[in-house]
Amino acid sequence: IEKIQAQIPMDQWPTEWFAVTNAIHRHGPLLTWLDTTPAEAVFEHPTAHDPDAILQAVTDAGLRGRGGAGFPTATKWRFCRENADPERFLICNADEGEPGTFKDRVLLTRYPEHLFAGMILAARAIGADKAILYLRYEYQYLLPQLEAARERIASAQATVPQAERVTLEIALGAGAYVCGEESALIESLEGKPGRPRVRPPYPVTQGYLGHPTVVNNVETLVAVAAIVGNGAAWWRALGTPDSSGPKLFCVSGDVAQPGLYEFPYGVALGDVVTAARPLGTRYAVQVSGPSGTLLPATPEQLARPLAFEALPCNGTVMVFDVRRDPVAIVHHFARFFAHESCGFCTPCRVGTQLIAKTFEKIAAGYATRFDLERLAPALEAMRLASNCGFGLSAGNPVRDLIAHFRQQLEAQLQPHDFIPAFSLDAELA
Ligand code: L3W
Repeated sequence: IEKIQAQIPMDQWPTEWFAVTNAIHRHGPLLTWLDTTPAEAVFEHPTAHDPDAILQAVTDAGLRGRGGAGFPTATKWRFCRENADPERFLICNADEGEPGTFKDRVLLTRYPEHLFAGMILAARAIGADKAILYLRYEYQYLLPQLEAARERIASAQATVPQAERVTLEIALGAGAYVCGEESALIESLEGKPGRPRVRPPYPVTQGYLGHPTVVNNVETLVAVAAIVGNGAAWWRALGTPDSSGPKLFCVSGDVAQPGLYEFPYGVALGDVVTAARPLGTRYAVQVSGPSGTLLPATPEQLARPLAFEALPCNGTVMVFDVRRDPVAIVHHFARFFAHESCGFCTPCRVGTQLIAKTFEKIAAGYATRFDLERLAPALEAMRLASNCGFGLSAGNPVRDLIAHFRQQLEAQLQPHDFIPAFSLDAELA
């Protein structure tokens, strides 16, 4: 793909191509450590052989989950290992499906051994004998190299006592975005349709095959290896008090340098965008992908720090320039959510369809304010009553469009006097 891209000037690339790159444009302490330290070196560290010490290091580092929600990793681990059931599992969520998100793909491609080392450390910390990498179906082309890395790291364990060994497995998803939700992932791993479970119980209590299970994102587990390798203080010194450590950002869209960037948490959104050299006049920025926040690229918004306590970001930053119509962008996201909803709960099943149909109507030039007003209760029902994060966040792009790009949206609606022709009152009269 990169060979084809090299033959075509970047300003002629279709937007989808921008995310198709594994280029790393900004190294920081994490990527530098990954580049310079063999994964096996982590096992030479005394911490790596003491579950309590691994847990303590991750606690002291203040590591928070890198998949988006930012739950404290050590707290999740503690819940799991305190469970009386001795059969526990560690799952690495490599079902990276959020549009515009490719940081885990870069890690899986370039640093798979560090990931497997992190999985072993996490499994040891929670007292699990088995760690499973759940790989996004579309990443199956990575399987041969992942398999080779898995074997190399598995053999590095040959010297440790049997009790410390962790069996590593790789499982392949089947192409559903919702399987990135941890309980749907577990269902899928059990061979069932990928439908999110009702939580609680959380997987740490009742997860894979009914046993306590920790599900962590790829970047989180790579971070675990780095923390054990470098010490908690090294991690803590970076980022903000509530969002410690370095963070990987994948920047795509209308930028001259799409790819991966490492910054400490707390970096201003504008600094991440500028680093990727925006093309044309930047206009809107999608933070955390479609489930996140669509923001206008104003100085106030660009000054906001990316951190869990400020503007939360799972690492995805999509930049749009003035040629992009924000209504068309949200229409595109609406189609995506309507297609990917698992259909289990009504607010999400109905809400995502209603949003997609409304945007079809807007695109066809038949929509009025009434159509938008009709969406309001559906958006509210989705936000309040959906079963999982998918439905809870699928209405975000519409909310943000109305909040920040109202003028562009209203310009595409029919005027008010278009309504009476279709209203019930007019029909009865
Ligand atoms: C035990 C409790 N565990 C929470 C655990 C829970 C899970 C983690 C986060 O993801 C994010 C959203 C989007 N006892 C617990 C507990 N946990 N309370 O903490 O849980 P939660 O419910 O806060 O979030 P979530 O539903 O797991 C929502 C993001 O996911 N998203 C898409 C992400 C896409 C990618 C990708 O493609 N790589 O990451 C869509 O919604 O940002 O923040 O482990 O068990 N009392």
